[in-house]
Amino acid sequence: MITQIQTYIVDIPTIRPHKLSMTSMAVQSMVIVRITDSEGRQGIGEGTTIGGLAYGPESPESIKTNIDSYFAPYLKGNSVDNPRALMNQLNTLFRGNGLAKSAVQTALLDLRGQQLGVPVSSLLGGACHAHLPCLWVLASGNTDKDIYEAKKMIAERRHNIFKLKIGSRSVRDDVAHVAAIKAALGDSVSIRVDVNQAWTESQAALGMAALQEAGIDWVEQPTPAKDYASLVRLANKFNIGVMADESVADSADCFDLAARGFTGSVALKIGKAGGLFGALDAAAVCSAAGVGLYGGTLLEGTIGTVAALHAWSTLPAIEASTEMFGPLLQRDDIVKTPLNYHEFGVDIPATPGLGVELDEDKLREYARKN
Ligand code: MUC
Ligand code: MG
Repeated sequence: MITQIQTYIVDIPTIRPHKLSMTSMAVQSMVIVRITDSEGRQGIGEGTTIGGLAYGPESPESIKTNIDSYFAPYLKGNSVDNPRALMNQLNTLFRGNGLAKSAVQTALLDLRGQQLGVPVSSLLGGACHAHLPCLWVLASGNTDKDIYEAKKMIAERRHNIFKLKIGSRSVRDDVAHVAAIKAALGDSVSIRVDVNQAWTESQAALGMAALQEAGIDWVEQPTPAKDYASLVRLANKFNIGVMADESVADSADCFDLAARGFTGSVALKIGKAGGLFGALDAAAVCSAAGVGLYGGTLLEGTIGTVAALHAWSTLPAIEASTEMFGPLLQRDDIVKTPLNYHEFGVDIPATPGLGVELDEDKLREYARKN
């Protein structure tokens, strides 16, 4: 039975500024949830967004407040035997708040996995992969620094696929930046870009023609989230792949976009979908419609990242790779043993629950005090 639910906002500086079209991050703020049962076992979860309210409608503060004020009083006293049923009840009682729900769902699954002695992936049907590929995002904003960073990652065999965050400069300047990086890294390295909704359709047509010419593989969310029609037209017009991110949160969005004739791929995120169950439901709709899958992140720390990895590990194919590198962007970690990134990917823990343990000293050090 659930006896206690605690939440913390944890602020950890990034290793360098991370520039997106809508904000530049110097610190990542994660909401950590800890659920305790009557035997004293604890499950942990994470709800994380980017740049306060710059990226989406939930902020770290709203995630914490809504868990404390609405979800926790409801969850206390319930059994953890059926996390999916508990989440269905939360979804009926409380609208939206996908990031807050994802944090709670992760903690419930971690706790249930520990109770049963199985990894979270087993609760989801079982892992098809023990190791998944993982790209790195180049977002220093400086072409030479990005090339240096990428070459170092390749030499260390840490990453060989790179995503570039663009959209804050003119299309011409952005394309020159991307093309210079592609030319420096060569044909064996896959490059894609994320525009984070910054282009109009005509800017996207201009940019994508030049990016296709430069040998870029994917363009993520070139146009505004609600403009499904432009995503469909752009995907049909160019050979370069179109990836939908902010446009699609859950299975209903994926169904809608696919039904309009979208032929690209979709960035799955547990936060967008309200948790692991929702993200896997979205994946099933995409796969049935012939839309490719990508394991996406909201730059979560280790707890949110490993939760998503458990979900992605159960998918037979993730055609467009994953970007579960969030912990590597942070200067420090609040878990005792970090994830193992090697051979251009990351290992998925196979121990009970999420397979990571909170470092209480680090939690105390980085948890917001007011
Ligand atoms: C996004 O829009 O994809 C994922 C990687 C990154 O650098 O930013 C995020 C959000
Ligand atoms: Mg994106």
